Amino acid sequence: MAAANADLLKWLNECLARGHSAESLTKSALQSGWRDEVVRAAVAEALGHSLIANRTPSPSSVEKRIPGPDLAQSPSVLDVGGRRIAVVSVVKHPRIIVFGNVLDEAECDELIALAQPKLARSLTVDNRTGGEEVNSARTSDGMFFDRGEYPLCERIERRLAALVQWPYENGEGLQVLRYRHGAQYVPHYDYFDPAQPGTPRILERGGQRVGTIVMYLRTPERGGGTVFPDIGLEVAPVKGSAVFFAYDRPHPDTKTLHGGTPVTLGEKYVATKWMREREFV
Ligand code: PD2
Ligand code: ZN
Repeated sequence: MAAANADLLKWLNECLARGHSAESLTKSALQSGWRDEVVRAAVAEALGHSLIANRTPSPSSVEKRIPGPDLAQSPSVLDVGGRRIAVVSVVKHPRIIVFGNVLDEAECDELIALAQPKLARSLTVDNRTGGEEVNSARTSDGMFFDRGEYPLCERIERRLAALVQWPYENGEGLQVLRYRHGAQYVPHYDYFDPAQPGTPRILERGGQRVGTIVMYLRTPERGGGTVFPDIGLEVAPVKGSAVFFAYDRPHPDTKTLHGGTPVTLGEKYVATKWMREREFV
């Protein structure tokens, strides 16, 4: 991809901070004669680093900003840094969007391979059989990358930041989960429960979580859908696709209760990206 031009980038950041949409700025830049690939690179970069979340809200600001793509024109495909990401399904409340073609096959496989050494440590041996099995009451095995730990992580993280128009710096590192036969993730909320004594400590690192992207890295043959019980939605865990949802406050009213149904055949891998209100440190 072409490098972002510094002047163009500066202008984009200023305009984004003043509240202009990425779409209108792209149009203006193209009309001013900037080359298509330079504009795309700069917009992707600006959205990744943008000052959007650091904008000082006006005293009368009514809605809290949350991550999310610009779907005002009902696009079926979003061009994110030259990648064509499909908008497969949209739910208005809760804000849930299913995307296709977020990752390609090689990226999914490479992420699993990079995660494997740390996941291996959490293998459990079944006392009765001596085999490696998952206790169905237990959740999946997981590991965290640091943000930008590998070039692949950074590339994906910048793509996601541009996709949902939320600063790269506000993202936690990617989490990879492996679900073997019988594994599941019981329904939960991803935000931190304000009633828990440990929550203030957690919030020091960037505030609340405000959005989640679950990317499917390996498709199980059966089971393993991501469910949203409040609205009766089940998202099929198809490799390369992702489900995004956002929540403007840590409250069940957001209807973002969600879980992973048991994998009944094959193995499921996901990578999860959580977005915070502010820079995650
Ligand atoms: O793997 C899933 O489907 C899933 C379901 C619920 C992942 C998460 N939550 C998560 O990573 O938070
Ligand atoms: Zn979750």
